[in-house]
Amino acid sequence: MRIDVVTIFPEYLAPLELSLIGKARRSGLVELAVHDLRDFTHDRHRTVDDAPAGGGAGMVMRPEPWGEALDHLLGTAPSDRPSDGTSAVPTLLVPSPSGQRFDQAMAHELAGLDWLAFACGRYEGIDERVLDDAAGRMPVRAVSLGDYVLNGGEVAALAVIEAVVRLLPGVVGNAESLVEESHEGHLLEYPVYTRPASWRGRDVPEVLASGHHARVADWRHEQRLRRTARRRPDLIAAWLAEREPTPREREVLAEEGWVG
Ligand code: 6GU
Repeated sequence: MRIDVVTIFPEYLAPLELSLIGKARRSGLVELAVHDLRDFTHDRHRTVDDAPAGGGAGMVMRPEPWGEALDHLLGTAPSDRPSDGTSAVPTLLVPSPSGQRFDQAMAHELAGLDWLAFACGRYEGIDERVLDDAAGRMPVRAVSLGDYVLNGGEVAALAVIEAVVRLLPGVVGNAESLVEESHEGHLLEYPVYTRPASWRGRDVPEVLASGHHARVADWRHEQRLRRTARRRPDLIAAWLAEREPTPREREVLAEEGWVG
């Protein structure tokens, strides 16, 4: 997968050198480049923002540097890309609190693409004409991390990149660890424990030491269901939409006070 990030704070993306993502880059599974938007300005002050048309608070990012930055990215599409079945254009992701909510399903969807580009806005956002113009040349999606406001798109780009890259084959060493985690199959992850068996008067649940694989699996499933019903009752409806719960599952949901 190729990933390009355009930002006025390239240093914000430094953590992408670390851990699993850094390793995926060094091994060639991910080709990631960070571009400084100010490199696409032509004035002495490398200006990227201006007052909002129509008035109001804050500043808006001017369209010209963004237009040139995106032209540059499109110009770097290797000419042999289409013939090897890969995309000649990136999917442009625009982090914004007014975007579509990012979730694990979208992470899987994006993990199936071969070229992502992030346009990280600051201030009150990017002149809308940039996105309209880009949409004529490539798929464009505004994405939001959730219902709160950050100062810019960089943290969101980091989050989306981490969520997507770890789904690429070969990035997470043990692919099984991707299966039962939170937000796969609509349920949250079960609680986990390790040694010592007793700590500050708290014991690891007995069933986990039983060596009884089926009982462990049942217990973990029940814990996922209980935890989801308690912490994220909104997810239970999506889970129920895909299955007919067993009598035991119904009982557990009732115990947790879940009411559809
Ligand atoms: Cl993607 N960007 C900004 N600036 N704020 C956010 C967000 C994104 N998601 C939630 N809040």
